[in-house]
Formats: sequence, structure tokens, C-alpha cells
Amino acid sequence: MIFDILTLFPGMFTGPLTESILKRARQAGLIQVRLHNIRDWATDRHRTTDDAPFGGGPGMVMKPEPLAACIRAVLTLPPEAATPPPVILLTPDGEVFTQAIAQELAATERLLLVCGHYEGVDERVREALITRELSIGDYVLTGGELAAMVVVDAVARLVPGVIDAESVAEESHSDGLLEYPHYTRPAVWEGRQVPPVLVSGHHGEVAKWRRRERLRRTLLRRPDLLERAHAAGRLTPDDLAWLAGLGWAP
Ligand code: 6GU
Repeated sequence: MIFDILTLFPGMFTGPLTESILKRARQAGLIQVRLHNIRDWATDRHRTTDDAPFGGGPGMVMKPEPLAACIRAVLTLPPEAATPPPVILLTPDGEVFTQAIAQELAATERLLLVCGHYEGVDERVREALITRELSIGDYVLTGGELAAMVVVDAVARLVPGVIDAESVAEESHSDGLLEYPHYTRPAVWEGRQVPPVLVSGHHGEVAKWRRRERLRRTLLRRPDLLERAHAAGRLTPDDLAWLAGLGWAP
């Protein structure tokens, strides 16, 4: 899978791409990340990429010409595909990025990620060239770079081979519930015991305990996710009986 990242600050990506799982995925050729400096497409002497907003007001706006030229140039890069890749703008007023969107994006061959900056991007570029807009949550960042890294990370780990398939299947959010608590050795740490069922060797009992702990945790921390799981028919009669015992009624 290819990620084309369009940014004014390509240096911001060095750390995340050169450590840990993303580093290994790139070395293995499972993902390719290509950084494109929007400033390289500015044509004036000062290579200007921003300007004051029409109508006045604070802050600066990303100029349309360099950004559009950069997007168009990147769209012409190989590999050629039957359908053009999504052109995604990272912006605080976008659709909130979720695991479901990560899964959707992981099914594409190639993504363009456009990092917004200053007060925003000239609206006409959005209309003309952007196909989707994503935000990573309800708070404001200094630019789209960290958000683009979040998207690359969440999508890359869903690319087959990047991480263990079992981990992807089991993790929080993939089926709409939070994860069960995890423990490793020692069995007693600072007087705290590991739940005995986990060292019992009864695989069926372990699975049942983990399911119940996922439900308990989701109820306590994210009741909104529990409502959604129920509406989607992902809760079994056993689940509902256990939740009823915890005081939850759909
Ligand atoms: Cl995508 N960009 C910025 N600047 N702030 C954000 C964001 C994106 N997502 C959440 N906050």
C-alpha cells in the first residue's frame, strides 16, 4: 500500500516512520510512504504557500495554486490505477476518523493525505480536488501532520502481514467493544494477584471471563459503544444476561 503525504513539514514524519512497526513494514515493502513538500510547488521568489483571508480576520489560508499543483503532480505518479486514489484532507472540520474508516482505507491500494495548515485550505481546492476530509478528534492541532501520522499508523497495521492477524481480530474497537485486561508474569506483583481463571488452564473459562470483562469495561467506560454493539446485533443472549446483572438494560 502506498501513502502519498503532501505537507509543508516533511521532517515531522521522520520519527514515526523510522521506528518500530512502521519501519519494519516499510523495510518489508508492505507499505511505502512518499513525502511531498507542498512548498516545492510554489512558484514565486519566496515560495509562498499562504496568504491573508479574503474578507479579513485572523490567521492565514493555504494558497490554492501550490497545493493544487502538488496534488495534481502526485496523482500522475505511478503506479497507474483503474480508479484514482482518495485525496484526503486532514482538517479539524472533517469526519471523525474511526476504526471502521481505517478498515475501509486499508482496502485501497493508495491514499493521498493532504496536511492542512494555517487557518485552513482555500475552499476551492477542497471543492476541486479533495474527495474526503478527516479529523482525528474534537480538539485542534497546529496542523494536519500529526493527524496524517495517526491515519497512516492505524491503516498500515491493518495491511496484511504488518502485524499478527490474531491481534487485529481481537483488539479494541474492531468489533465495537473495548479490550479485556491483560496480565503477564509474575503471577503476584507487589501483592496484586493475577485473576486465578487466567492461570487455571481452562481455555473455555478464560474466553468467557475475557468476554465478560470486555463487556464490563465497555459499560463502565464507553456505554455509547455498548449501545452501538447492541443496535448492530453484536451482543449475544449470554452477553445481555451478564450486562443485566451489571445493571444495564438496552
Ligand atoms: Cl486533521 N487537523 C488539525 N489541525 N487539528 C485536528 C485534526 C486535524 N484532527 C483533530 N484536530
